[in-house]
Amino acid sequence: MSNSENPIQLAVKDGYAVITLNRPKQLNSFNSEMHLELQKALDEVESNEAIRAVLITGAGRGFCAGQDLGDRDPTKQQYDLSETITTFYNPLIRRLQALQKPMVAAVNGVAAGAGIGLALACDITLSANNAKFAMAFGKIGLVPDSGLTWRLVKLLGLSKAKALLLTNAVLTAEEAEQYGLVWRLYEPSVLLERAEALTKQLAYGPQTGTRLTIEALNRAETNSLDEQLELEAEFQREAGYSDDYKEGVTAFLQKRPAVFYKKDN
Ligand code: T3D
Repeated sequence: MSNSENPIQLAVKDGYAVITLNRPKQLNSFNSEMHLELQKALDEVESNEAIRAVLITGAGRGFCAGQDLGDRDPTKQQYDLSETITTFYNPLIRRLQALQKPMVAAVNGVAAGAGIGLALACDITLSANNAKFAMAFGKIGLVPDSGLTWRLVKLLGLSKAKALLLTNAVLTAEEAEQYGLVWRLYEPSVLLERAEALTKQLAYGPQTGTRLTIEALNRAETNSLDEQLELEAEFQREAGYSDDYKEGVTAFLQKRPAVFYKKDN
């Protein structure tokens, strides 16, 4: 997938992969081909053991402007939009939520509509300090999708989520950080470098513990405290049997940094 014309580029690096949404003229908005190519890239991410963490970003000045509106002409035909949602967007968000490898988003420029859903479906979201987050759906008469009605309520509370979505707010990167949608902001010139460094750090970390931590945190959204305590015990049992735990404790006792990943693994 190194062809520069491909709407998705996948680069496998030192323990991690970089997925680049590559339709810069359309601000990397999704058409069917880009969805299908992203599915293929995620197949590779899931099956390739050399990939232990993933970074997603966009080519050009945008991250992702949601659905490609050039693909639609509602003056000529009516669309059952639930079809693209159930065929593409819902499986994508479910797949990212279930991915067994940590995923970082580097929002390099404007994110709109489902593009925001994509950025927030990643485990850690970084952003350029000049990026914007345009809710967009209401402007074209649609409802928010890609899990945003759920995620924004969880992240911001009902009142703020309603205000943002009903007013089609365009958040600055600084506001997105203040609201907790984004973890850290960087100058555009260093965003990718910092995001790759973070992704590599995750790739070199303890895989079982990282995977179980992500899953435990995701399940905390719906679990009671009692259920979560049981889950923590179960996951700690699994983590305790891992080679990473053996290495972590041994390294601590030997007063050296733990090595969880060697390239020839
Ligand atoms: O339909 C279904 O299947 C249902 C699924 C829905 C999921 C969704 O995501 S719905 C929401 C769809 N997205 C939008 O409504 C966003 C539309 N875009 C914008 O509002 C603005 O472009 C932005 C706020 C993202 C950026 O504004 P700005 O001023 O920085 O850039 P621009 O000039 O508007 O756009 C630059 C180019 O990108 C322009 O092309 P041109 O004129 O240079 O040839 C523009 O047409 C193109 N572009 C931007 N967004 C899209 C797009 N082309 C196709 N689809 C887009 N979504």
